[in-house]
Amino acid sequence: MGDIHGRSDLLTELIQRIDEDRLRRPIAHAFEIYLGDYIDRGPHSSAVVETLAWRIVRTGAICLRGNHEALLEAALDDASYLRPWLSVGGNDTLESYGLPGDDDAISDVELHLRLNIVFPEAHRLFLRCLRNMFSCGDFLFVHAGIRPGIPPREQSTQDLLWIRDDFLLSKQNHGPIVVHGHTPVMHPEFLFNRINIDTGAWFSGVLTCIAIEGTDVIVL
Ligand SMILES: [Mn+2]
Repeated sequence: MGDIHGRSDLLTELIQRIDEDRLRRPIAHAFEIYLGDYIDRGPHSSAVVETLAWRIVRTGAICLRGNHEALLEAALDDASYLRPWLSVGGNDTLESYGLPGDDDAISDVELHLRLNIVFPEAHRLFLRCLRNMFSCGDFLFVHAGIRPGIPPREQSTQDLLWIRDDFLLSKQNHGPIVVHGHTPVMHPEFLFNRINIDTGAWFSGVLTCIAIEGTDVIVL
């Protein structure tokens, strides 16, 4: 599944479609993989984290880390990382946890303290479950992409979570087909070396999920 960005409404609908698809086409084991950027920008980040945390428990879902989760982790850890996060949609996430998203009267230190007080333990556990990549068969799943020419194991976290043009414009065969999000496109992109399923849910209202079985790829 592509970037959710606080759209709990779309996530709930799509999870229902996943469950229906798994009933319709039963197989012994399916990996359910989320590509990161669960929070920020959209209105219901807290609810999205809650839903995905339960999904890990119930279906063994694999949740990758997006750059927005990395920013939140840094902000939870250190007050000086609060502002960079708030400026890219973190304010919407704060509001979803019941904190003021844009109140200049509150100092960063105070806001950091209050965030750490309201942020649920189960959501901290969720953040600790995130991985930077997941590899399965002929496919490699990451949030943003990979640095071309470097083996998956040697990729930097910075590239996996943030890379754009150096990856997106690459005509190289990466070995595995890289399934990613991070850079919104109007329609899912199916290229020979990568698949982009970030359809900008938070502003387009379209959240994309694909099902891969053998060499078949379908949009759910
Ligand atoms: Mn991203």
